[in-house]
Amino acid sequence: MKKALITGITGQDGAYLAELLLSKGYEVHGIKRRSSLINTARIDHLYEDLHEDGVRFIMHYGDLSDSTNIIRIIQEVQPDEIYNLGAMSHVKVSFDEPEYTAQVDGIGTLRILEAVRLLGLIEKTKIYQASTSELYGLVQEVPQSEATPFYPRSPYAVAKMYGFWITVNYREAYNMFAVNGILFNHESPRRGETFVTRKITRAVAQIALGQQEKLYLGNLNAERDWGHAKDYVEAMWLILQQEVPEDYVIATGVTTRVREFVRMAFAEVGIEVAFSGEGVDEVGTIVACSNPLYQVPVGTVVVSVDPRYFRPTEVELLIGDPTKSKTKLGWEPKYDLPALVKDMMEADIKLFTK
Ligand code: NDP
Ligand code: GDR
Repeated sequence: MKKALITGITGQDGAYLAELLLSKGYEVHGIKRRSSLINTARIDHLYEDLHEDGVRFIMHYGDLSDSTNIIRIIQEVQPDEIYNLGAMSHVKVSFDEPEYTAQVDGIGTLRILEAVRLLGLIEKTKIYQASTSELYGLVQEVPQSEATPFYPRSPYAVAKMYGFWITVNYREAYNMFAVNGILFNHESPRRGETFVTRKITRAVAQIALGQQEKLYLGNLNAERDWGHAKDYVEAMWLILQQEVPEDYVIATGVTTRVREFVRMAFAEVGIEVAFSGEGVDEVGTIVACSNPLYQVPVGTVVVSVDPRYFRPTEVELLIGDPTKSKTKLGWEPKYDLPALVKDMMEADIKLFTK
């Protein structure tokens, strides 16, 4: 039985990846942080009673800012595969916590690589590093591929840039199977509530149900290549099953503005929203409503811009070129953007109807 170790198992991707690996027969180990409130909502359904025989889902307390526990856990588990998904993953928050972000997202990656090397596991353990389209930052070319130069635009992206290159360096210096998945934005009903897609679907559900009046957003013009997290964890696994360790872009190849995502989310509940005005004065207004269950009157302003959500330096346009992953990995996403929006809206309507 193969053993996998997942850092960031309590996050969006960690939860989907754990489900995938368990379904493939792996023994799955996860690292979770100690927190004052329980933070395992996304994986509670996977828990197994450790008193039973044949347990395949095991959690360990740890933190990427602490080398000693990383070494101890890797020594104990002796994993065949490590998926390093743990990170301070919020771009805007990284401007407020730049040093911590560097410690966890940058040096945290080094801690994993170095632990595997020091423990003599180079031949045994394959390492997946959660790299990101944020590395492309300021647009150099579109669509962005494995060959596009990086220009990071946030402390998060700069930290992840260290993570990317230290992974490449350990691969080249020590012949390790250490690889980067350069994943473009991927979302799901399990997405953290402060990322823009989930913030939108939660707010639209609550507005439609009469529980919230308005949604405040930042840059409505930003363009993102959004996919579904379920599809993207499949790609992570495929990347580690290859003969040759290589880095891959994972994306849909389609980009959409934040404003359009808002429009699509409202459309899912039969509400048509139109945008007018410019910059901080732009608003989204209800222009039609075909769903008799929802009582929001036509003419109501439901979206406004709040400059507090602007970033000191923004990534305006991301659009990935998934040619390599499609041809070499045979990876093909099952969800397109309308299917993703539908999945997220249905889940949030259900959540708030409760
Ligand atoms: P989430 O924010 O949902 O999850 C992050 C995970 O990392 C959580 O389990 C979190 O724990 C854990 N974590 C945070 N800080 C530490 C730390 N100091 N030590 C150990 N674990 C820590 O992110 P996603 O699941 O969306 O993303 C997974 C990874 O992929 C991240 O590295 C992210 O940067 C990267 N990525 C994500 C993309 C996306 O669109 N989702 C795209 C490209 C890359 P806790 O639950 O306790 O907070
Ligand atoms: P991103 O995701 O920064 O791309 O990083 P996020 O959803 O936070 O922002 C996407 C775009 O939407 C704009 N935006 C807003 N963003 C947030 N969070 N809140 C708002 O109110 C808002 N209004 C507009 C942003 O300015 C931005 O342009 C995500 C994370 O998962 C990273 O960890 C990952 O590496 C990248 O995706 C790929």
